[in-house]
Amino acid sequence: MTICLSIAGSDPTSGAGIQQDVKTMSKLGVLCISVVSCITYQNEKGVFGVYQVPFEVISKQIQTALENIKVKFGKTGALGSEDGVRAAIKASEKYGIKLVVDPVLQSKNGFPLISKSGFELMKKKLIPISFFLTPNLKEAEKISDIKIEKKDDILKAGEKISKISKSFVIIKGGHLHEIKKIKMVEDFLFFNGEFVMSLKKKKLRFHVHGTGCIFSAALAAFLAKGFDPKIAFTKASQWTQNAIEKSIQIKKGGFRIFP
Ligand code: PXL
Repeated sequence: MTICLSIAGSDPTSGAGIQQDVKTMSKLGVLCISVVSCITYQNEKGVFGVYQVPFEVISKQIQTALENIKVKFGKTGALGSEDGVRAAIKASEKYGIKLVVDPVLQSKNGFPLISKSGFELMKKKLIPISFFLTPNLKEAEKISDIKIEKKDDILKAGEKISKISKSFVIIKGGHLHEIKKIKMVEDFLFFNGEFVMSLKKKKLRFHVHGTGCIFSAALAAFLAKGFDPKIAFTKASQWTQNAIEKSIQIKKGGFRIFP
């Protein structure tokens, strides 16, 4: 069986976080080794607190779970602080795991899911060793220091970030435009400082909690299954679109998750 690692935060709603990583990978026939980096408490109104799992405890989870098995690919989600970032760097270096880094910064209600120093360390040490980086527009702005207002800014930001990471960068959900009155969004792929391709998708009306986690988990799973980066990008993008279409509202007020 194909095995993939996830180092991510716990989201008890199971819409995002490590619970969603396990579900997504499992649906794709991949076993997810799930290492918890931080624990959140949250509901449909947002995240209200984060408990950081200490570096030693994250590292021990990884070390113990990876004894006697070979894992080639993994992903990171909400890392919480420097402790989570350091543990992810160690996992990648010690075991040669290629990481899809989802640079989760904050929840939808603005609660930080990584500390300032954690974010600085991520930029300095984790992004340069990542295999894929999957920022949304806000995260791409923060990482690149480029204000994103139009398509050209996305291209500049993607080129700049992928030059630093010397690897693949996907900027998700960028460049809103209309084709025959249908609202479209575009996901952009870059490699080594250059734009590679983009995928246009219909913008669906509702917001679904955890789509970033679904995307990065699916991408890591497709890579682990042996698809090359461009195909894995296309499949993960389609998978996420399908997940949004199949999402359900679990509470009043429009809180939707992919179950
Ligand atoms: O969707 C980003 C995200 C990732 N991980 C955890 C989260 C969230 C958003 O709330 O709670 C644990």
